[in-house]
Amino acid sequence: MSRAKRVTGENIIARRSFLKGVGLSGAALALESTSHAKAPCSKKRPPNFVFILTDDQTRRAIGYTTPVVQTPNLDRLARDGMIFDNAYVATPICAASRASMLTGLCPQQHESVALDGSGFLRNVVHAKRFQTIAHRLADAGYTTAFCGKSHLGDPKAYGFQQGEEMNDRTDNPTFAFAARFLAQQQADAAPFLLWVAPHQPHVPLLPEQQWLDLYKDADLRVAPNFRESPPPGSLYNQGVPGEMYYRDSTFTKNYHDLPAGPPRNKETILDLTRAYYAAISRLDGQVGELVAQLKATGHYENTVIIYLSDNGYFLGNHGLGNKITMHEESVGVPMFIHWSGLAKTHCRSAELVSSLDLYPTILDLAGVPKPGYLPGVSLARMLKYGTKRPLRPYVTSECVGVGGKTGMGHRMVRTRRWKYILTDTNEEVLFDELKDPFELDNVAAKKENRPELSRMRWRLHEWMTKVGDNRRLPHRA
Ligand SMILES: [Ca+2]
Repeated sequence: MSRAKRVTGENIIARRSFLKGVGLSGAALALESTSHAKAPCSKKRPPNFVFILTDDQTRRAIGYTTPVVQTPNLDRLARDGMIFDNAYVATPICAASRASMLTGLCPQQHESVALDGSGFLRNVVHAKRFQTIAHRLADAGYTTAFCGKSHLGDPKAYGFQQGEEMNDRTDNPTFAFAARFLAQQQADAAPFLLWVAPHQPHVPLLPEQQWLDLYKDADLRVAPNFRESPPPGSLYNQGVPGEMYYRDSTFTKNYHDLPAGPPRNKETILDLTRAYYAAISRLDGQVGELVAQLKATGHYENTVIIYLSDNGYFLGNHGLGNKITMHEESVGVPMFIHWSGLAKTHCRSAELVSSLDLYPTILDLAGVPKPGYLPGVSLARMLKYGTKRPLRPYVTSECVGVGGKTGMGHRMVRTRRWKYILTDTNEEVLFDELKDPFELDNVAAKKENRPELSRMRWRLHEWMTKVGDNRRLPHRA
């Protein structure tokens, strides 16, 4: 492998002013909540990492946020760790989101946007312009293994030493591989990175009856932004690719043969939600077994467990299914980190966190130098010392190449209070998230919001410049 070629590609990005990062300066944002303080942990041996990446699990679909969802194992793990309530994915679509976590780069930087993994294969696998987190940890002496959904081809081609893509939607082979791998790792041998990527709760939702029975008498309700059909307008445009996968009214067997998409009434969405939560409860049991295996093999104390999803999911919110747009249900995911070295546990952070932050965080915790071009912000100081310094003034997401019938997808900037969206047809949307958490009222045209609209436009422009996004902005046309 040519180190020189890798550096060439990385330097291209460095020239795009990445050294500043997206969020190294910012407004005063507070890390809140109650917590249990602990003494900083110092361990000579670098920690292991178990990275659990679920598929299409929206932020609310976990018990510690929505008590009706039965995830006792995940809740315990999360509460014994640090929960990130405002975690956003770099892009709400499978392949591109996974490529971003693996490379630490925005989709338009690694050039794998939407469901097309070819940019990742071109730049990471073939040209070797960028290193994945597996490359970097392997170079530092880690043992690296992958099991589950890749969406980017053979994981051995992008840095993992062991494992393979597994397409069994029960995820049983994935967790069986993880168990075997953990049993093979000696406590005094090299530290490891184990990437576990279940297919659940992606449709089709096929939990066994025992999991469905958990929700037989559950008080499930649709969200306040539930609609039977999406309103007209570019904000809700998921594009032809999105609509092709708009199949969640057919969540049971033979879903390919049944009609999908709106209108879907409340009963249909609640049936879907019941099966979706049941699939997550099933997954929770598998994660619980994985944690038990970590304990049984003696790795639990020195393993950083990172849990999140590749994107969120609509459960009839705004009349939508699938993901792809910039609404909270689509770009927001559950995320937590568990580790014995955490300065604080039993705490929930409201910091704006990006899936791009995990790459630099892992390198910092492993004691491996970070490349200067990464757009993400390391969470390591917050995790190790409980630092309350604000992470960033805003977080971004994008879904270009899939959202637009007439344009090029959606982009967003999110601060603690505001969200600005530029849609596929260059429609501007401004949501006041404090007053309107279900994103029902676009206040971009209100006179009193002009200063905030201007600031958000500037932030989007700043981010687009950094990632090399050349789309013409409406207010600059
Ligand atoms: Ca996904």
